[in-house]
Amino acid sequence: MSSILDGRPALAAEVNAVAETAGYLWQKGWAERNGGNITVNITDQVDDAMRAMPALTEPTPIGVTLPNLKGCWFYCKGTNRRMRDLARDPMANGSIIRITPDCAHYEIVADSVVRPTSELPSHLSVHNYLIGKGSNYKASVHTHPIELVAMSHNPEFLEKDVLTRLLWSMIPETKAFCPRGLGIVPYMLPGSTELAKATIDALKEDYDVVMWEKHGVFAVAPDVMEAFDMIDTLTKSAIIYRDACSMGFIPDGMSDEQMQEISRVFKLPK
Ligand code: 2HA
Ligand code: ZN
Repeated sequence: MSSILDGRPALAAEVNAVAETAGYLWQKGWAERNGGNITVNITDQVDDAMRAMPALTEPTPIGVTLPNLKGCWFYCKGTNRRMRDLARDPMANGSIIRITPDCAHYEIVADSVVRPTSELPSHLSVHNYLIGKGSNYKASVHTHPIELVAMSHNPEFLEKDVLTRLLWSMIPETKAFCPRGLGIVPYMLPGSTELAKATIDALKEDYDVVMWEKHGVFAVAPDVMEAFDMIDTLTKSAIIYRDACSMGFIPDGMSDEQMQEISRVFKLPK
């Protein structure tokens, strides 16, 4: 079967990076059944031939109007599709969509009618926000990392930046590679526009990764691999914390001075 990726190596590379990431999410145990979503803003890769392609579907309401998405195109994981299947065949388990000129609908353009992710309102609202602030971030990843979700069941960890500080203090790399920490979004219905709004409010506090209480995390980054790396790094810290606790002690964590030294040397924002 022919694909929109044929003869478009840059676009194919972006979609293949999503497939590679989807494989990692499955291997990590973070993507049970259809769990998690990935969207990537691929507008930079769009050419005239793509613009001339007919839509495969009628315009479908997004649920919100997103003015900054005028003329934007996205690769989106399909709703009810499995990450482990997407890893093997990204265009059969995801699709390329474009936003209609009213900025309130999308249409599927390629390769086939695979309806996008149930978290589309969150993902597209976040892309709308990122474009509005002139960000170079193109990727958003939502997944269910076991240890981080487990930690979100403890109300103490949901106080602002308690978890950020704890996770940063487990190993120096976490602050260096996830320097904005972990924002917290209280539990809300998956896929709801309220969750989308709360996610943006948390990102506005200058986080790149936010925790959806008792559900998962949502990360934004310049590309999909960097979004994955931040979640992976935070999870590494969560595992170290858990392992110390399971050895029978609460880990000390690095001191404030040691963490400030990391910020100074790595020139970090916080
Ligand atoms: O798409 O993870 O939050 C499956 C989900 C929804
Ligand atoms: Zn989810």
